[in-house]
Amino acid sequence: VTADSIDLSVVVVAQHEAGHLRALLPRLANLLGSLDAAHEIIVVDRDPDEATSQVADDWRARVVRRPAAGYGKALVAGLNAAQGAYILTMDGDASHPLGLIETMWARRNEAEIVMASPASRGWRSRRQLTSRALNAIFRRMLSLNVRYTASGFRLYRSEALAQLALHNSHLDILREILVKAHCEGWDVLEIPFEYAPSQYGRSHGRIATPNRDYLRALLGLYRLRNSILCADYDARAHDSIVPPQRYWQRERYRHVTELIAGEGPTLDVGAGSSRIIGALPEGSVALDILLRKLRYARRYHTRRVQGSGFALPFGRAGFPCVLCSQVIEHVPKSTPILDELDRVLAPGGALVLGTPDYGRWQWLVIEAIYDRVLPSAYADEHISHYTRGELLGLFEERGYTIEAERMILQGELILKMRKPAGSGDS
Ligand SMILES: Nc1nc2c(ncn2[C@@H]2O[C@H](COP(=O)(O)OP(=O)(O)OP(=O)(O)O)[C@@H](O)[C@H]2O)c(=O)[nH]1
Ligand SMILES: [Mg+2]
Repeated sequence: VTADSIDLSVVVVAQHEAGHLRALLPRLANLLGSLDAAHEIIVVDRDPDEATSQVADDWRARVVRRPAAGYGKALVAGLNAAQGAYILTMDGDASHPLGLIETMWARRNEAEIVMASPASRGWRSRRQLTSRALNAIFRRMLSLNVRYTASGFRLYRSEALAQLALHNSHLDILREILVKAHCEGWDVLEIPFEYAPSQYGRSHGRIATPNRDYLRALLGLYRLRNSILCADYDARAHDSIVPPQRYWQRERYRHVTELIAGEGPTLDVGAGSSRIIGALPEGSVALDILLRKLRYARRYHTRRVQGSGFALPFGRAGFPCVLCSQVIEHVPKSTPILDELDRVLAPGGALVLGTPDYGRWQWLVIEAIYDRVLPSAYADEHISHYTRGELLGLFEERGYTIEAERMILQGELILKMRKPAGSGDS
């Protein structure tokens, strides 16, 4: 089996688990044999003893030695050694039911991360309670739509994993992977399984005690998850628990969809991951410069194109409608973005353009508040401050007529302008 023909690498993270490996590896080898996938097994051990090396040898598993302490470091060493197009990770302490591997493998095309999570972790011991409570906090805080955030029993698409820069040395790397995957626009599918601790191995009975580094790492993940750069930022704002953010996003959605209605195939320049993409008419195109936003936007089933607003990858006059909302304030006025919008718009077509109106004190107040309350969301500064009069002037110069003007909270302006029918070929 050569490297590029491996379909599935199985990474078993173990620390002095020879006893469990003796039971695990033969069953794993047998199961993988029935999957019809070229595979390899990798055991990552901190300090492999003779018994571990022996049992690995017996089942043709490769042992990767990772002396530094920590599950996260061991996991990364295993992921780096793995050569398969898919990587399955599991614990070496017999806590993961092997029977699920078939299901996970069968569903590998449904998401880039297919994770199997214990469905009930019990209520009895203090440890179980703590574990459940912490999990609930993490889910909420990191907006992870899974029941159990720290299951290490996962099937990854290697290509998706390769792009995540992972830093956590301990079990929290599992949450780090989920957060970073969400930010990159990859999908996560969770398959719950019944957890019977008596049946699967023993428990070490230790939970990470929240120290300073731990909290700092968690805060970092929180910031990342809620950053405007995160793939699903725009989509999530629609259902934000922060009422003004939700209101704003929904108002923008309402105005834009009303203004583009009936105008035909629309080019959405700087589409992000907004729900508006899903409301564009047949034949429309969502364009963005960030691949991860477009990746998230797969779910809207609209044609997506990666590209820059300064050099739109389309010919002259190709769209009867062009939409550009919340973009021009983020790029210098010296860039040719307005010329580009004009160029790709067909004569007689509609341009829907949205940006804050810096001519209004209302916007200046809103911006000051926003900057304080949601600084991480506001990572991109508004570098071009347009006023209504200025924008109208710029388009009246080109012969455009104003058809509609909408305002969100007296701060964000959304203009609908009509390109003159006779222009375009000059
Ligand atoms: N190579 C390596 N493996 C580790 C390290 N820490 C943990 N492991 C292995 O990683 C897997 C998960 O660790 P556990 O300590 O079982 O973590 P857990 O499943 O959350 O905790 P328990 O409920 O106590 O089992 C086990 O198979 C361990 O043997 C480490 O520093 N290096
Ligand atoms: Mg365990």
